[in-house]
Amino acid sequence: MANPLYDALFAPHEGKAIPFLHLADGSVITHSVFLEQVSQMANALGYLGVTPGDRVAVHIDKSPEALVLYAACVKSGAVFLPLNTAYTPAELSYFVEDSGAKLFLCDTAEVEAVTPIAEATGASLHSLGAKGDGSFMDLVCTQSPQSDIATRGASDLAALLYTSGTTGRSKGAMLTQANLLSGAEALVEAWQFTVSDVLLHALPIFHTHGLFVATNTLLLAGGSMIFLPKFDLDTILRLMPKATTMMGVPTFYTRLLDDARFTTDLASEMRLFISGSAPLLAETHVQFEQRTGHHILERYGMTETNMNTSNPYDGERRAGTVGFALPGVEIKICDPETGATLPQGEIGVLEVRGPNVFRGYWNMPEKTREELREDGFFITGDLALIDADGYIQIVGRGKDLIISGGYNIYPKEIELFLDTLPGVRESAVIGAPHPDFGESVVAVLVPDGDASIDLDAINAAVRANLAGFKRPRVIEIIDALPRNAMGKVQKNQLRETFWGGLRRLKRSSQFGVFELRCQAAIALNIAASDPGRFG
Ligand code: MCA
Ligand code: AMP
Repeated sequence: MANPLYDALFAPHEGKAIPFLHLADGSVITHSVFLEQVSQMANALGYLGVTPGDRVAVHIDKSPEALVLYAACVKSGAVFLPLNTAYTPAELSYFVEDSGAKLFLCDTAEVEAVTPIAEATGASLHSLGAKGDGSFMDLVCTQSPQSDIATRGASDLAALLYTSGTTGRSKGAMLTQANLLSGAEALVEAWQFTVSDVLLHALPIFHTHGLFVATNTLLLAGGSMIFLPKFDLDTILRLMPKATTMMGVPTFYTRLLDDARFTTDLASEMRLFISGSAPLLAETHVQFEQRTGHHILERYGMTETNMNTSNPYDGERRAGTVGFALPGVEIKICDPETGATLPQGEIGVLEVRGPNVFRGYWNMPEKTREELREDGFFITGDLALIDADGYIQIVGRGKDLIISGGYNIYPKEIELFLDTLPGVRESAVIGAPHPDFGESVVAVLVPDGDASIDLDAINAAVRANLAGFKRPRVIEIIDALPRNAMGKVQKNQLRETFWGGLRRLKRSSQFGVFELRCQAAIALNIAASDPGRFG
């Protein structure tokens, strides 16, 4: 009987009355209490008919119970399928249907809104609220605090994480027990996590970063986490003196730097700040070092691969680079056309192979073949080079992708939606630089004949159907999209036209609310699409 992931991450902590989660109100959940709840939840999953290999789709707020649920899925062999809490019901139905989820756990406040999804897909629906309430928790409370550990093999699925695609349809990345365990092992070693570490955890737990990179690593090391519902600057500043490490997206670090309360003293107990999910500007790295004496350690990964590279713990953490391949991981830079490995210093597509690389896309064998080579190398779509000292630099993306505050946004998905709206003939979505989120979404619309585009109606439709982070912050209207001879939309040209016109004037708050001055020709549309705010 074995379950490699449970055996490595959770079983060693059974019965230990030492802290695992420190909550914002000062209360503490010990490993032993956490694991008793895991058993109760695993029994509740069994009661609901969930068996090993069944998908459990989860759309709930971050809470200790949400983390217990992840562990309970590992223990009972279910496949954990976390979904961004910002998704609207219109977005959720695809994931529940595509995955064939047996159980769909939603927030208590959205039961009514998502009931039609459960009815249409045949998933059993239960609720779990951020306060530990809901129909699922009522059931959990009746269960025994002891449960069996389901037998799983290293190549069995532990999680299914959807990542959007350039064609608009999200792809479920199948992550095995071995993928997740090898990732945690590499990071404990690379970043020297120990039982004494206290991680300041303010990331969401529906993505690889907050769930696997942060949580699995701490579990394997046996450390504890200050487990916060979200990134709230005041809370972070209050609790940082109790932490030894933090993991965040670049926005976390620019927000800290924007606050004068963030000082060397405040960070004096910290041994390591780690950044990833989006490029950390070299200027942020330098400013952070000047303010605190700490060199942020930047690493690089993907949903499909967990972590691929990291700057060194000991040795130079080079700004603007993502360091070297992690232990056990192979990286090569390839010609995008031929796949041939390029000489050092040349820019090409980064390919990666190792125990971290996923098993393929759920029910998408063709997509899997397109991106995962037979020899095991995964084609990331990121453009990179290896410098003379072996440091890897991500220099761009071969894929049409916007990363806003660490969330990936695929323009195609938004374009497909905008194209369905009244008055819109076609659309193009591009990313624009943003001081808080790194990049943000700009939509360019072409009216249908003489029809006028009602921007209020567009905004309302977007809000009702798409997660807030995907909402275009600026909408432009133009007569026709620039195309090349093949008819392909020239997004570079759009970027030049509109980025050139968007000039930052002033940052007026920690949240990056700032004013924009734009070319006279487009000012009207910006004002109409997002009155008074671009942020
Ligand atoms: C929130 N909003 C955003 C974003 N987040 N808009 C654009 N981009 C965002 N990232 C919008 C909301 O829709 C809302 O809009 C308004 O901002 C306020 O929402 P709130 O939740 O209060 O925002 P926040 O607290 O300021 O959140 C910003 C954040 C958060 C802290 C940067 O987005 C965050 O925690 N990001 C981390 C994402 C992450 O974990 N990524 C890892 C992916 P409105 O006012 O219009 O309603 S894993 C990955 O990428 C790979 C594997 C890797 O390498 O790690
Ligand atoms: P996701 O699909 O959410 O897993 O996002 C993965 C993508 O985030 C990668 O393919 C990169 O484009 C980007 N990414 C992650 N970490 C970094 C980093 N440190 N620097 C630049 N891009 C990054």
